[in-house]
Amino acid sequence: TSGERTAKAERMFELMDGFLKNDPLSLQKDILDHVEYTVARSRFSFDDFEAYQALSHCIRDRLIERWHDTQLHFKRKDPKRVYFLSLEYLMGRSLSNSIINLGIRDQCADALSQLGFEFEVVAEQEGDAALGNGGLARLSACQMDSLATMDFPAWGYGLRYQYGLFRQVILDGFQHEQPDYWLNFGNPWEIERVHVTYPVKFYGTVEEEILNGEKYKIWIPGETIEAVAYDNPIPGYGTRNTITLRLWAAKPSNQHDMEAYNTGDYIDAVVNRQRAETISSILYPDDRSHQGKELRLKQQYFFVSASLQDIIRRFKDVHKDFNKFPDKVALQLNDIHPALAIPEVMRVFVDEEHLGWNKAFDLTCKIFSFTTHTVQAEALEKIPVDLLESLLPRHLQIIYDINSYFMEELKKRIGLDYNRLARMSIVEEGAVKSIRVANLSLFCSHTVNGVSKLHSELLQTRVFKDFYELWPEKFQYKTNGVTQRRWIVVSNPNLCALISKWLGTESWIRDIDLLIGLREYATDISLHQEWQMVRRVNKMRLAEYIEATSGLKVSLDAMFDVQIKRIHQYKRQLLNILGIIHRYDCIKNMAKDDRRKVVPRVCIIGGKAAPGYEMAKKMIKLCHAVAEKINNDSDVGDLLKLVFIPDYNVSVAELVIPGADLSQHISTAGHEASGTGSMKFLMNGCLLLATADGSTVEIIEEIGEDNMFLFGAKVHEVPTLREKGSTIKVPLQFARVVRMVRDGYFGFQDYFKSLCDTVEGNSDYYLLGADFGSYLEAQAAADKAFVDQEKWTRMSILSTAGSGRFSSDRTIQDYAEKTWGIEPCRCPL
Ligand code: CBF
Repeated sequence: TSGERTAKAERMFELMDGFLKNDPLSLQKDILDHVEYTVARSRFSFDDFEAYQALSHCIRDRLIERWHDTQLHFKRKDPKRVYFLSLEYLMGRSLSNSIINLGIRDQCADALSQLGFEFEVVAEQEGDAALGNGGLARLSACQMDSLATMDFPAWGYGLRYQYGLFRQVILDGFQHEQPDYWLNFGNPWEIERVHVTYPVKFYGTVEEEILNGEKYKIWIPGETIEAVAYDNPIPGYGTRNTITLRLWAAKPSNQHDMEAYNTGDYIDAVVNRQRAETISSILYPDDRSHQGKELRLKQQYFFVSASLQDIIRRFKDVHKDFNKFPDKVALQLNDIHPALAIPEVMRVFVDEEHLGWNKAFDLTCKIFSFTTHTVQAEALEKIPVDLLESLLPRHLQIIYDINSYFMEELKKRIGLDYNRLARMSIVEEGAVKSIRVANLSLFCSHTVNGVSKLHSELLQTRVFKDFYELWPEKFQYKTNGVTQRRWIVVSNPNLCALISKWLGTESWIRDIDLLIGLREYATDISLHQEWQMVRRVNKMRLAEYIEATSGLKVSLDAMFDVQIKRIHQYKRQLLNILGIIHRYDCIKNMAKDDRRKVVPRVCIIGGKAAPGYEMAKKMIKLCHAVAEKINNDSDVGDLLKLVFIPDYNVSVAELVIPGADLSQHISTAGHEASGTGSMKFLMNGCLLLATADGSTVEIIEEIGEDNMFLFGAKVHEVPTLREKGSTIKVPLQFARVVRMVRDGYFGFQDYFKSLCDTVEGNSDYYLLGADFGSYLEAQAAADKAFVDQEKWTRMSILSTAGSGRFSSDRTIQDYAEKTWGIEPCRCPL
């Protein structure tokens, strides 16, 4: 793209050069130095992977330079900072992204090519950092990119899991999980800070001490584990600002070892060392429910405690007066997973800083904001009181204190409405007495955010209705967004160059609103030709990948119809598969001549099922069983193919999304909080086939209903349909395709029985039957539009043009202004 880069942009990146230079020759020298001294291979003989390692270290050096400058600048200016607490980050690969953000893609490619390497091949060597499950985790990664690019003084905090999200291996069509020991080949993107460590306490007892005549609580821990910081510099695009994602790893505390050594128990000391490390060893692979697991709770507290010690230490380095804390610190809870930060802050303020309960609580309520990412009740974690009492005894006391205060406040507002008091209480009575983490977060945060307009409405009218009625002013929403740097510039370089060419500027990479300028050319025939060419090349890339992973050859003339996301009943991959069976059935029953009218399709499905989620695993198997039948049927040929892409992750998404013609976002209305996959497809000019759920509602507002294929029950219709249950008239085609599965047409009759049961009669909770008719209509509309390539291309251009509102830059700007109260703090060039 540099050929088309404007002189202004070129100058901006030049100015950003630091001590290390970024011309190809300097880069080449640095690469060779790293080959020799870091990778310890001969500079005369090294392979692609070693080239990747050396180049990564070369880029890391440049990141470190900027990162130091940024941190120094923040320190000097002492702005209010936002601290983003999240248990999950799905960073994917870092090399290309960093190089793009540093503005040195072409220089690196030149440097490598003169050494006999190809940039793309070298970049492919990198594995994914998969420290998260799905949407929430990738959102955190996109938001970090935007925070850095927009110069906000921000820190991300999380856990450095040794095992990321499991690798999905498919054997005979069944999902198997394999551990993802992602650190096996080293991780050049992190810097271990052996001196940044904090003790994190667990278990033990709470005692009282008297200090200057005042009584204080003191927590005597039963176990102490050390948190060690690993810093991951996150570079912004077109700025020198490089912020920190600090991930904590658990290490045994020395003190513990010493005691064991003193008693001569060397073996136990070593075993304890390993036990301590388990806290940060594994990411929970379920993106919904984690109720009552001790290790999960330990992870939550571990990262929260270490982060808060770090944050308070940074504050105290400069300030003495805690009244200033809310002016300098915004704490963002990414979902309720980090909610133990609330009692932890209270504990530090009351027990350690001796601020007094009222002052402490007042400050606490001023610093926390919380975003919920779900509408599913099962994802609202509850902590059994017994568990909390044993693991964090002081925190339980604090939560009880907060709840008493809360109940008193409530009574002033609603009187003695005991049902409502019980519903809203932070403590849930019952067979298993538990702490409702969401209620704690709601009460103690100044702002509660939803992740789309519809989600926010559902929070207000259903999930958190009681709270909304009393504190409507707390409720906001910030529709999710994704970063165009990763999802266009890195993953679709040809489209990126094309957009810049037609807009006459690269500025849209930082200022996404400019994308709207493409609307002007939506009917321009030369743009159409170039647009189609770019899309075809991307399809070619995807077709090669499909052939390499599944051995299946697919036609580039077919419509590439994609559904990639976690496998869930509410996301309705089953609806998609049943639709594919219907398509297959139609082709089979058609006269040969009529088959010529069929629009060829390559249906692509990918996603992981949580290891214990039986129905999701059955859907994966069904997809394979149906694929086996269709792909080997000579009556069908290229008219229909079905592919399951294994081990879906961020880098696979980067390849699949640019090559998709159509993408499906077909959750039952009211179940997807936002959805961010749709935004990535939209940016890449892919057309959407979707229900009016989550952020799709806003996508419709932006690009218009005519520019996509909409179907299905609306959110307000869902409850009535559910009530109707088995009396709903489902189309005959639906009954037929379900019967085909039931009758063993695709084999595994017994195995699929329970899956079929979930979509029949009163059991069809996700309304597949009710939506099937309109789903088929939307599919037919997509076929019709695809035949008219001019129309399709126009719709595709308009999709990209209308995607600006769904950039994470917009989301972050909203958070900064309306929730965190922070301002940019740009490091001088
Ligand atoms: O807000 C980001 C995403 O989070 C989820 O993935 C989640 O894990 N709770 C939701 O399911 C998505 O709707 C949402 O876009």
